[in-house]
Order: sequence, then C-alpha cells, then structure tokens
Amino acid sequence: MNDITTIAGRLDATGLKIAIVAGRFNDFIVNRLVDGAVDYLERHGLDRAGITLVRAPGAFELPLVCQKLAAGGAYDGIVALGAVIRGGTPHFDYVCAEAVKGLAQVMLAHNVALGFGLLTCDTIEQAIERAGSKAGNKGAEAAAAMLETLRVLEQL
Ligand code: INI
Repeated sequence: MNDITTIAGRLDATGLKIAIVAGRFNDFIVNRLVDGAVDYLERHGLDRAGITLVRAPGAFELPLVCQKLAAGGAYDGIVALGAVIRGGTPHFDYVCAEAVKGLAQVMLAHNVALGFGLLTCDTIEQAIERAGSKAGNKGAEAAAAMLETLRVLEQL
C-alpha cells in the first residue's frame, strides 16, 4: 500500500477531553463498561482529569444527553455506554431502536466522534460476557472506536 495515500487515526488520547455517558439501568454491567472505557483511555495517554462521566437514567435517554454534550462543543469525543437486556415484553425492542437511532443522529448531526457501547443482549449472561469477561469489554472497544474516529476526523 506504499503507492496510495492513507489516512488513519493515531490511537493517542493525550490532551483530549472526553465525555463518557453511562446509563444507570443495569449498572452492575454498565459500571464494568465504564471501567473498560476509562482504562482504555488512560492506557492511551489520557489523564483522568480529561474524562467526565455523565450519568443518564437508561439507554433511552443516552441520545438526548449526548446531543446536549455534542452541541456544547466542550468535548473532543463522547463514549455512550449502556446495557439493554431483553425481558418478557417488546419494551427491549423499542428502547434499543430509539437509542441506536438517536445516537447515530447525534454523531452525524454534530460531526462528533461517538463511541457506541450499548449492549443489546438477550440474557444477563451475554451482557456479563461483554462487560469484561470472555467476550472482552465493549466499553473499551467503544472508547477505542471513538478515539480512532476522532483522530481520523482531525485529518479530513
Ligand atoms: N434501560 C436500559 O438502559 N436497559 C434496559 O434493559 C432497560 N429495560 O429493560 O427496560 C431500560 N429501560 C429504561 C429506559 O431506558 C428509560 O430509562 C425509561 O423508559 C424511562 O424513560
């Protein structure tokens, strides 16, 4: 690939201001996602003072909180974290659909790098697997995606 111009994001978080928006619902899972995101950002050079944690009630409220943060322009990037776990009614489908759609709208409307760390699981076991056990930590993955996107956007 020596002959083509390649633009790629450096995974360096030094000096950034990052907002992590986390739902309180299923907080025993979401708190592990927050830990994963903070750990990732610190390991990539970000001082803890550069991280602001904002709590939202649940996944449904994540887009509005992220929108307000994005509109304010005080943060270089946002990581949205939550966990929706299927119950016995269609509630799960409505909450997931609105949260996903709303977060995508925020990202596109404000040109902000937004890491998507919302677990949408059929069972609690699936959520545990994705919150720092055998399927990794989706909070860390969302932080990584946010950082790479942010660094790419800076060059475009
Ligand atoms: N919110 C979640 O973040 N996860 C869930 O699993 C969940 N379930 O299952 O109901 C959930 N519901 C709350 C929702 O996000 C809103 O906070 C609530 O409806 C008030 O607006």
